[in-house]
Amino acid sequence: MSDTPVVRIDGERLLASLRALGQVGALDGGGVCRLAFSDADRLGREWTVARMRELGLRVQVDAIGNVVALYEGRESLPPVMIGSHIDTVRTGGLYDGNYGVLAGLEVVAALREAGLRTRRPLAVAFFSNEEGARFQPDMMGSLVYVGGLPLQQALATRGIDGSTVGDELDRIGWRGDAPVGAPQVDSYVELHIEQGPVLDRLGVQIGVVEGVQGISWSEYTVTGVSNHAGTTPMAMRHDAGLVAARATVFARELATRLGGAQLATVGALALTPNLVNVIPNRAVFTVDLRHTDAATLAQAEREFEAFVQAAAEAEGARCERRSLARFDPVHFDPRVVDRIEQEARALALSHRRMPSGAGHDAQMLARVCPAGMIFVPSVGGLSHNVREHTEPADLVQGAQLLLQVVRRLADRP
Ligand code: HGY
Ligand code: MN
Ligand code: MN
Repeated sequence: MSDTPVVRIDGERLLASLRALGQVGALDGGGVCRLAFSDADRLGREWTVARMRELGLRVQVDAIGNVVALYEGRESLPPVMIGSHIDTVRTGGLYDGNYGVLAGLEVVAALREAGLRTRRPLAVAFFSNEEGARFQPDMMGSLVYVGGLPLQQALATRGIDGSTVGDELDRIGWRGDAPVGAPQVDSYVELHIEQGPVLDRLGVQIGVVEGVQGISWSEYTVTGVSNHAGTTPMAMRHDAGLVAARATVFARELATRLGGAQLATVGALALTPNLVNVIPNRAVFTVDLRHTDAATLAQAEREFEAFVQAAAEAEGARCERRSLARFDPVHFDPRVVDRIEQEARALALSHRRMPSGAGHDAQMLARVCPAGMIFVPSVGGLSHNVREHTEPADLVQGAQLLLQVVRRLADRP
């Protein structure tokens, strides 16, 4: 690519688009809430697709609402895809997912202004329900896209508020007619904030992501006996809340004991009847276990399950588990990882290879094409938090690196 003109992204335009999209579903006091298939998600989709159309891209929407916008290449070959997501958790920041999609649009805008078309077409995509906060599993749209989850099963999924994906998709009017999984993709690059503390602590500008750790989400329903908090002797209780509380403590102890990359989180907990003077007869809680090593993750799952079942039995309570998501660790294609490292070096950006703690659509696309990710630092390692922040300079140079990488991949012989 040395003989082709240098194309620079317009940093101010990128930052302005992030601020503008951040106004859609904005929370008082900062941050964004655009839960998958909610009205706010609909508005975010409309805003983003309008931006795609302004760029002259050919936009298609598939049967689960994944959106792919095409920038024709010089030859009609499978496109190089730049993707991520624009749905957020309830306490989302401006950058998780949105940054990768808008940087992809900025890459296209810059190439278009330079009058350049890459050999292969470029596709800029956002996938439905990456977060999985309202409807599990996470990365649902990209998992369907790559054939990892049957469309009908995804559409029938019931979320935390009792609605189904299919009903909500129809309610917001985003069930498209494009065949799921089209177009076939040459390669995939995702630019994303790290969401962890590594780059920020080390003062490194770019993360060259080698893969994504394994993810295991389960929902536990513990059934005990509700009773009067003032008259029931401690030895006669069947307290579902106690089992959930012990499970939460055990999660931390388990991760501490396994050490290394092991992570464990009890993130959601609901007690019934949830009243000050009633022993809870029902506790529904989730556990999120993650590890870069598949065997250790499986061990953590076994130990957590054994503990919860034993704690329920000791309390004379029943316990059922439902799997919400289960993905083995993923390793990205060295051809893409090496390319990202080379282009970071060419831009004289400090960089380091690292795994991803968070799940991403890239781990699904990796099932069907060479995929890779670029990270930029998250200040204080904060994410899934309204105070999520990345310095403008980091946002801009991450997008410039994305442009360099994508041009290399799209123009290679
Ligand atoms: O949970 C995750 O890792 C991602 O943010 N969905
Ligand atoms: Mn994300
Ligand atoms: Mn996220």
